[in-house]
Amino acid sequence: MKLLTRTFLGMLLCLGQLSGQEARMKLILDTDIGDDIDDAWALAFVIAHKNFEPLGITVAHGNTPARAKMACKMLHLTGRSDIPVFVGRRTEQKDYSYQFTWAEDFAATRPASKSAADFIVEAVRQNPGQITLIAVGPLQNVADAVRKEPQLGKLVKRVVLMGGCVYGTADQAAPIAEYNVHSSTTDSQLVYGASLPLTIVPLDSTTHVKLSDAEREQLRKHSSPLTFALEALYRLWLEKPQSRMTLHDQLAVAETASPNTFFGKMETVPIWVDDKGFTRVDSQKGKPVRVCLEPKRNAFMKYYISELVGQRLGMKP
Ligand SMILES: [Ca+2]
Repeated sequence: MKLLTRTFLGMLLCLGQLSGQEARMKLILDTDIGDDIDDAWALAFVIAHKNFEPLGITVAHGNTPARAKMACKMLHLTGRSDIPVFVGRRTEQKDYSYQFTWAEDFAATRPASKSAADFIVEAVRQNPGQITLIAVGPLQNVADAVRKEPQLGKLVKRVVLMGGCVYGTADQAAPIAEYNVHSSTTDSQLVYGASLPLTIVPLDSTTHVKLSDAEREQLRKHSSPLTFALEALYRLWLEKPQSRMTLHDQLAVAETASPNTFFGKMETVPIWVDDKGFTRVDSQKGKPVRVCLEPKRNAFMKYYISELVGQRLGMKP
């Protein structure tokens, strides 16, 4: 009888939790914001998403201080300066990004003094099994975190990467060396070999998803501080009038928000990174990686845009 009562009470408690507000998902976004335009638009997705609890934004690759300024400015404009920004190790990069000019004189807030890798390690130790790490740039910070904490794979809930190319892209039927993996191949080899609970959104998927002019216009007309920022950065990014954004990084954020929802096919395959920066399938050398294939373009875009416009972030009522 006592056992039955306890079971009944347990069920009631469980139902109460289900009907109450769902716990928000703790996450860290690791980004190389400032080069391709999708990073800024992915950061906006993370900021705007009502079910996310971003613990911090970490910045990777090249001129990391300039990238961190962009992240700080976007958080400031949207009233989310409570989310700290952490700078990763600076690496050599020849090209200057026009998007950096958007935040060059921004001084209202600054990044935290702790390094990106130190922050990742401390956050997952303090919240074991709870944090999803989304990495949408080259993998220096994730690799440095593994170097500092070899048990990272046991401490993190999930690692979702935009990266790799397993079978081919929208334009060709053979794999290519994908930028994030290839840019820092040694770091990528470490990350793919570290037994992390890894999901990747590769070029196989992302190259099929581009922003239409109508979708861009819909966001521009929304006229929130967030969408103003996205349109301004988009114009700085446009190399040619006919350029259109490929939504690589946003698909990784969508997979994090709602696993198995925006892809028609999910495979778990053994993957390793070769010295040329290719993600190769090999049952001997590879570690299991969940691969997101066949994106549901229209369902994803609808979801993405609705999150970006769902909250008029930074708007005064
Ligand atoms: Ca990126």
